Amino acid sequence: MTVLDNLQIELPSWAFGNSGTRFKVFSTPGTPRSIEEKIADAATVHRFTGLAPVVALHIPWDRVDDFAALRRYATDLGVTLGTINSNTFQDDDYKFGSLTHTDKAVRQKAIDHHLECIEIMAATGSRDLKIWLADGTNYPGQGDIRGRQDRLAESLAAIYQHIGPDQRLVLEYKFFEPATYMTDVPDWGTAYAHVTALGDRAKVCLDTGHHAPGTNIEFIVAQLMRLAKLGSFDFNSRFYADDDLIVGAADPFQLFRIMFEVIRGGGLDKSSDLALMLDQCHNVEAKIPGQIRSVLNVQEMTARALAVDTDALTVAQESGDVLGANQIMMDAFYTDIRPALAQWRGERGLPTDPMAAFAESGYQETINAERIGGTQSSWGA
Ligand code: PSV
Ligand code: MN
Repeated sequence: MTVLDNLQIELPSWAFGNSGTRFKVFSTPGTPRSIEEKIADAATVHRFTGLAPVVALHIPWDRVDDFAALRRYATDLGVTLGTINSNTFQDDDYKFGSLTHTDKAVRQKAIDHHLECIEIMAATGSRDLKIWLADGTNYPGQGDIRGRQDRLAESLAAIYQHIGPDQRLVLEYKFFEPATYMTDVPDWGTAYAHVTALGDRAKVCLDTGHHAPGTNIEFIVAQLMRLAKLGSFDFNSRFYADDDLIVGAADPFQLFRIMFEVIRGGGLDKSSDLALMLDQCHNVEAKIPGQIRSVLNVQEMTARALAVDTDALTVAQESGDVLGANQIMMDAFYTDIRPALAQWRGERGLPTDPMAAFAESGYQETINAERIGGTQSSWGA
């Protein structure tokens, strides 16, 4: 299981805060009041699974005065700080766009926000700046589609100039929301066009929740990896829209197919620079076990994908054995790999059943008792 040892999953700091829908954000006991407490929870997920040594931050949600100190704090807890996510979707100035806005001053403000994120990356030791834009329009005629693309390209180029030699810019696409008629970076093709124009250190981020129903996501994975332009994943699950559910919850078979293409494309090789991040919100379920479940799901589907007999698959494919080839995939998918994974954990000094071990650890009860007062972190706080 050596390839499996290379699997590392980056946790989103915001998964540990409260979240909800536009109808209601529920609060829960023990919710972090600070980024330090979010990192402590993320480090707990890593301690129980051995799979999640990196924490992604969202700015300004996780802004602190001293990021170098935050980096040391994380290191002391056994994790590092990862992707810096910019946020140009919660400021009144961005009502009609950020990097695409017609007003140069607003575009500059959005560019400056990204330059601040790049400064933060230097202090945190982060490699990736991830950009997702809420930019778009709701009505035909509301904006000049072409002009918005031109301004976007210009703004991204201004940001990319500041990306260091060991850093990367990853551009995330989403086919709708909050805009409903036209989104400025709606699909992988648009993201690919922009990052290709920028240069080698610009890549695409694929959020599994950001596609129309029925989209063949593993095809996009294969294509972007073939083009050396898949920078990172935002893993989650969706039933209807961008539901941000536990990855693998809605469709484990899809996660298996995605991980098969990740492996096929070298994404789990030691030399790979592909970042596997979660982008989830736990609205009604407990947050820390929610994250534990997610990373275990990714590991489980990765192990099943690794169980595909690729030599036999190639023979079946090349001899036109349609049903035989499909059976090879399905045999691996249906293989119950859980006992082998329990053994994998045991051999590494990890709890064989991380969900049960966390429940028995008393960690949740301790933070419920300790985290009294203050303001609970919240998506959008
Ligand atoms: C947008 O829906 C998104 O997927 C982006 O990655 C944001 O940064 C994130 O959600 C916030 O949860
Ligand atoms: Mn995302």
